Amino acid sequence: MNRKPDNLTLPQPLNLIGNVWVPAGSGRSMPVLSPIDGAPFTEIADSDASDVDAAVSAARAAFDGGDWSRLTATERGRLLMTYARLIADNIEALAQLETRDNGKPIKQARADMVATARYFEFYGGAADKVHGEIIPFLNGYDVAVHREPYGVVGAIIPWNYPAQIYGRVVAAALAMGNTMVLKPAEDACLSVLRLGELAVEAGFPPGALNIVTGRGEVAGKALSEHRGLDFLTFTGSPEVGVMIQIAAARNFIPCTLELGGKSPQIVFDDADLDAALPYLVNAIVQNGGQTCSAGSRVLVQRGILDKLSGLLAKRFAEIEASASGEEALLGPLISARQKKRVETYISEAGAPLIAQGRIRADAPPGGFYVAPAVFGPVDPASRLAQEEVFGPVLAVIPFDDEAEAIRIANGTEYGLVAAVWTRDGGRQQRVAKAMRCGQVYINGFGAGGGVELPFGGVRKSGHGREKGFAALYEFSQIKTIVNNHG
Ligand code: TXE
Repeated sequence: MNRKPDNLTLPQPLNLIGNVWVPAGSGRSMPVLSPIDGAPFTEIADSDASDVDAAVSAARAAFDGGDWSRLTATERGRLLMTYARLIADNIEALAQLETRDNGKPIKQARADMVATARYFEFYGGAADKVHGEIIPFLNGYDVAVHREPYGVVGAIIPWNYPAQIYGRVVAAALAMGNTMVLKPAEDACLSVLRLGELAVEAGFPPGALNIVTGRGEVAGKALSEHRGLDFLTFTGSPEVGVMIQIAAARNFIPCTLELGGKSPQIVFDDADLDAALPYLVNAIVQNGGQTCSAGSRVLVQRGILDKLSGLLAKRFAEIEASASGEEALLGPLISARQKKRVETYISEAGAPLIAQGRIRADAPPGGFYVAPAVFGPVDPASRLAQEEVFGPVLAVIPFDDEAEAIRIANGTEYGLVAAVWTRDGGRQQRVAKAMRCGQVYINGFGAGGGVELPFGGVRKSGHGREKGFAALYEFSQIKTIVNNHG
């Protein structure tokens, strides 16, 4: 890996439209703050509906007869692979940029960039391996089911993993032959702009990928409501997810939503606690708890409640929030708004505090730091056990038996990820099958990004599946061609 120090050249406040970098039509730009010290350090384009319109036109032209539409699946795959290599060559520079913009610890940012490159590698290899099927039908007929791209995909993504979620969405949608207009989050999108520069360098034809930055309620809203889209994909809050789904319905187009969760890790009294502990802690401390699949609830069988609470207390008490250097485990949160929100959950937890870490004395005073906290026993009906905090705050909830564990685990409006920790093989399988969510881990959690593993939620966590081949199916539609040659 290239680790040479980077002088952090910053992307210009421009949009990528038809492979040309252009300012917002209005000429407006908006400031970008670093969560590390809360100070503005650069600007991005503050786009509006006219910029979105230009981007959708470019994507449409690329899809309807443009150079992109003429590429074979193999050629698309090769292009994605070339892009993957370019990203891999730029991991350090991208990671430094992500850390400054998002505040996440540099080690986390590097891991994100490895995953981002991996998305393009995986989908580059997969692009020409999506096959249709032949259906036996009447004599004299051949029936072929084809998988075709939708056309122009509108994508709105959040700030918690800007590069990774960009990779997750863009790699799969392009692999299937769609074109895209992507609106990253105004809170953190510099890595996405740099990735856009690398896409041009990789040789994507004009219009295949367009990036428009700006405010959610202006540029995001304009994109979600644009009549020129064929598909919408959104990762963000449930509140905006509802608006996205309504906009898609008004346009009669499908959408996928990934809206976060309240993911449980269920620890039975026969579990290997030494193996579980790092996962229980990391699942809520990683990325400051600002992870859709954060393990924000630990359900503990009552016989080991004191023991596990003690282990968690020891670990949490040691964790320091700090500026995002080499040794940092927990960086600042994304914004003053998120810091306030998380601090409110902590001050209004309504449950005993098991332990709380610290903010390191040398953390810059203007930064958005929060000391991590673990509470328990937490009432499963309380806000702390029901609502997504999106910060390093863990709720420990006791249970007596398997049935109660399943009831509590499934007892929120969300359903994204779950984990079960037990040595009992039958129980592993029963509990995994009983979870109402899209992904379940047995004696583990998270599995290193899992680019290959289908991922997505139910109910308030959203719908549709990303990652793995499932995403290729999501970004394609079926056409049945019935040939009467009899
Ligand atoms: O999300 P928003 P916010 C959850 C998490 C967090 C909360 C609020 O609980 O605390 O949401 O975060 C764009 N039309 N998640 O307010 O607003 C916006 O510009 C179209 C979970 O930052 O949903 C950004 O690009 N687009 C989540 C994106 O939506 C709009 C990750 C997400 O921002 C829009 C982030 C509008 N009217 C937050 N308003 C996850 N699933 O991982 C905003 N946007």
